[in-house]
Amino acid sequence: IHSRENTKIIIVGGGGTMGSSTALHLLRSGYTPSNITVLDVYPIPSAQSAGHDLNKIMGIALRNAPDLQLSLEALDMWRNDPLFKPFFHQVGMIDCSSSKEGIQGLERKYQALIDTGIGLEKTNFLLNGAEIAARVPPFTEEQTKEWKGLYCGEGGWLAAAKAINAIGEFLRSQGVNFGLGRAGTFKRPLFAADGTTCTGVETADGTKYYGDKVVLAAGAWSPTLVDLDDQCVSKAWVYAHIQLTPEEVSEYKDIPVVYDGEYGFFFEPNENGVIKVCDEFPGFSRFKQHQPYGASSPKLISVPRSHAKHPTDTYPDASEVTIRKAIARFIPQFKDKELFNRAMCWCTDTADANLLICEHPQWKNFILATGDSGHSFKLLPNIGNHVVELIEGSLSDELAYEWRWRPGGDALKSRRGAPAKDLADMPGWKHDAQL
Ligand code: FSA
Repeated sequence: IHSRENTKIIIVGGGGTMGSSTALHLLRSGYTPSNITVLDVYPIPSAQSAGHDLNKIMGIALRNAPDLQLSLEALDMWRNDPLFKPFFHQVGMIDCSSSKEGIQGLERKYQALIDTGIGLEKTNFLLNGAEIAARVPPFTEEQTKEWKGLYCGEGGWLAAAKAINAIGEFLRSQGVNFGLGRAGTFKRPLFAADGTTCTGVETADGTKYYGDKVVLAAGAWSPTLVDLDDQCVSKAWVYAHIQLTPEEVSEYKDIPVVYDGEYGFFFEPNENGVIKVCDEFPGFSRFKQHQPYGASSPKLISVPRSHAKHPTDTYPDASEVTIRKAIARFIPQFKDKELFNRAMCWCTDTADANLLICEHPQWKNFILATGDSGHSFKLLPNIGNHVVELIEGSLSDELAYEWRWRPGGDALKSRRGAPAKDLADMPGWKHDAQL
């Protein structure tokens, strides 16, 4: 008989967002620490996880049916859970636009927020240009006169890598097992004599880990490890940083996160005066012939190239142009500053941008927790609770349906403006270290 105390769980990619959250919720649900094994190439917070980042946006998502519930659960934990609270900077978030379609989108989103019927009109407002400038003091009214905004008072930013690190420290303090490096690098699932019941994982160094359930939470690496039938296409997004002087920092401190779907977004400076800037675009794929476990022959898969493993890589020349364009729009006084720590981070899109959190249809006890679609870091506090529900058979029908195994559709485009361009066609990013 399996009880929580004696069920053994292996989490592949346990150093990232979904995996660390799953390990945390297993502990909080009464699983025995020594029965939980976290595998990752890098120690938690895994340096190749998209969550290994200075900051990520917090906001109320309404893109898909379960988004409201999941965002509100997460909001409550970012605000109140002692483990997560220190990492939430609730400075507000302004979705901005100056284009006709963009402004219509903001108005629709505002209406959808109101229509939730939970009183969001108290903290979410449509803003005109002058009102945007009033909430972001360094903006001038001249700069924002053509803009409209949607202010989200629940929003702000999350100190992403620090939050995963806090989970990691808790896991270590409780005595969870870790397999790292080659001993944490997934090679293949192990099966019982029936050939379909998963009993564990073999890693690159040949170690065999046995357990009752295996959770594959390897983010953008998931579709390279096991055949997901083209349900996930991994893509890179880019970011760069600028350094402010102490005087500049004081001007920008505590400003809301500013986002524009046609330009990008930026955050207030961190404790070292560093601002992260991103452009907004449909992502970059990196297709090559590759054979994930379970595929009968090599096929075209978009394979991430880890910045952790290739620290001298930057991003395409084209991204330098679009990042500069975002800087010119948001913070023109910094347009001549040097850009540093320019890098790509990898997410994996599904066709409908819903997560893929389900048992593998052929492999019993092999559970997928992936398909972040670029919008899931905010769910770090609560997503693992739903993975535990799936493990225990108590996941709600609604979530189980949205997150089901569902081949078909176009994950290369997903719900974005255009399909991803391939990095093979984008010069400038690849820089192997000169030895
Ligand atoms: O609150 C959010 O969902 C922020 S999405 C941030 C972002 O960088 C996107 O802008 C990008 O298009 C991709 O989805 C990765 O995440």
